[in-house]
Amino acid sequence: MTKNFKQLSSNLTKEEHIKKNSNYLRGTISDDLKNQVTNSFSGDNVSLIRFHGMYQQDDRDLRRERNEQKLESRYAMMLRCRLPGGVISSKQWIKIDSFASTNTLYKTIRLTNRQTFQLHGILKKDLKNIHQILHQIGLDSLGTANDVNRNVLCTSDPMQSEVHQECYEWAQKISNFLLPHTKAYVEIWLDQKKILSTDHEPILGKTYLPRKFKTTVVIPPHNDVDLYANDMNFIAIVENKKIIGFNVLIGGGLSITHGNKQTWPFLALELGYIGIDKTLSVAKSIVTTQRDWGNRTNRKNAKTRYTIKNFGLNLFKQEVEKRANITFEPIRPYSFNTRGDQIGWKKDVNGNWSLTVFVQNGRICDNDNQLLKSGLLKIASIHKGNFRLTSNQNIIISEILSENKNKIEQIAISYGLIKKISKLRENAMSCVSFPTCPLAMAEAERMLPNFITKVENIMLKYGVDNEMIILRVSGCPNGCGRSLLSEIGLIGKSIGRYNLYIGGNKIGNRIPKIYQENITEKEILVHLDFLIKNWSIYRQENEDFGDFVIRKKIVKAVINPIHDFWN
Ligand code: SRM
Ligand code: SF4
Repeated sequence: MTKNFKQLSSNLTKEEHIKKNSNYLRGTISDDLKNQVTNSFSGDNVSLIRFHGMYQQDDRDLRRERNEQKLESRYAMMLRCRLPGGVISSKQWIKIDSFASTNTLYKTIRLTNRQTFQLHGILKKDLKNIHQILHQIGLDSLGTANDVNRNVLCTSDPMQSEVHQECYEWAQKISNFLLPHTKAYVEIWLDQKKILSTDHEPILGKTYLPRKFKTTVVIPPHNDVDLYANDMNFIAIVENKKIIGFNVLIGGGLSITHGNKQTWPFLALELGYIGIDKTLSVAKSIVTTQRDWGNRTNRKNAKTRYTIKNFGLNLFKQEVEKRANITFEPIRPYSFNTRGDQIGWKKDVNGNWSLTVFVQNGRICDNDNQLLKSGLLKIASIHKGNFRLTSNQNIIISEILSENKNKIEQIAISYGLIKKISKLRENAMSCVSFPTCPLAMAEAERMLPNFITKVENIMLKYGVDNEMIILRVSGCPNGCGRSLLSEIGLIGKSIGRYNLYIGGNKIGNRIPKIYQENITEKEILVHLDFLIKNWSIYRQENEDFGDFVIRKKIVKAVINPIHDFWN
């Protein structure tokens, strides 16, 4: 049933007013920057700085103590860089590493599962500095947060074939094409003078999008980007080693709110096939349809999947066709058979080498087991090629010339970057959660490494330690760790307690189902012991854990929660 479009324009959310009154995202950010009495931003600026790629956070480990001492919370910003397709040069890496080491509270770099990096703990006084450094090295953080098109993902390993290179270039083109046009970013952070009456947002509009919007460009059969979780996806159709067009899928998203049945995870749906020359106009038409039709009265129902539910897929498709002046062709055949990253060495089409380094939860730091940050810095100092950040929080050292392979391998070994780890650990992922995430309900990044060790022990006990299970943890139901596309997914409920989901699949097109609610880590391990034991005994040949629990009806598969709506 189609809802009246006009109804959605009434009772706008607070965020809509903030955007409207922001003077194209300027707010009073510049004034706040001058006030060095506090480390925080004030009022609407807390939301507006997100459009510039920063989040105001405070260290939650210190919150209570500082409150008791009547001190201001330990405010600092997290900055998320824009890096479509995840490519960063050695030169850029060295600068970022240097800033992280000298100007952040945590001295780490955090790779995200959207092929970019975050710097946590930047004090307000250092913000202009990092933006200017980014600018000097050809990077920015524009549009990496809030209601815009976010960092565009593309299948990693672009040097593996010519098609990967093309795919990467499309990720860049789409990212640039959909960027905010406001000059607020360069005025505030790069001190460029305000040019009067040049502000205009031809695609995003004055109030930008109703909600965040996520895009991928992907080459089957590898679904390393987890495309089904994204709002807009371009699946490459290749002929004679060239991309000739894309299958377009829309409406994916994973976040839910505990106890709110009006929120649900959803897998992206097929719209149709387009020739390659139509890519940007179709991207624009999808984004502007979501801009105009998306719900601006309730942020929990504002993403594309809810717009599709409100209007129906057919009407959405017709509108996109009208705006782009095209007719979608039937979807061309495609399939996926893998996810994740292949850790280790690989040769590319040009005869060069790449080394994919496993990074636990994307955290680049030095510790007792591994000098990951120092090792990567050392490699960057001699490596002439690029680094590529993956959608699974790992890093690829790419385009290594044959004559440099040994040298880089020696560094990687001596700094502990090459290690033998289980497939379970290699494919596990968690979101950031405590101490920086303000929305965290339970630990994720800090609990995962030891938790994996315990699950490894269970798998060893039942003789399935060489098998791979995709296990992911998110500290709250926003689901940043993409737990709702895993075979075993934990979603934080409160400190030390999680909902346990099981039944996703390897290629990432099945949403797992809740198995146990609000249980402790100890209880989770008891359940996993039981389930893994049964899987090890009763599985069919090569049957994956997720497929087993569905076949045995331990949980019922969820295809798409609103599937019945249309059928
Ligand atoms: Fe996320 C909010 C971290 C990928 C769904 N996410 C946040 C914030 C910014 C918390 C906040 O709003 O204050 C987290 C910052 C924590 C910190 O201290 O760094 C945060 N999200 C992350 C990252 C770093 C997780 C990671 O460990 O890699 C990922 C950054 C990606 C990037 O580079 O842009 C990240 N977030 C995701 C994903 C997965 C994905 O995109 O593939 C999702 C689920 C997919 C989806 O969008 O449905 C996701 N994050 C959310 C949501 C729920 C959005 C919604 O639709 O309701 C929020 C909360 C919000 O936006 O209100 C959120
Ligand atoms: Fe924070 Fe929740 Fe996202 Fe984890 S899932 S990073 S706890 S918002």
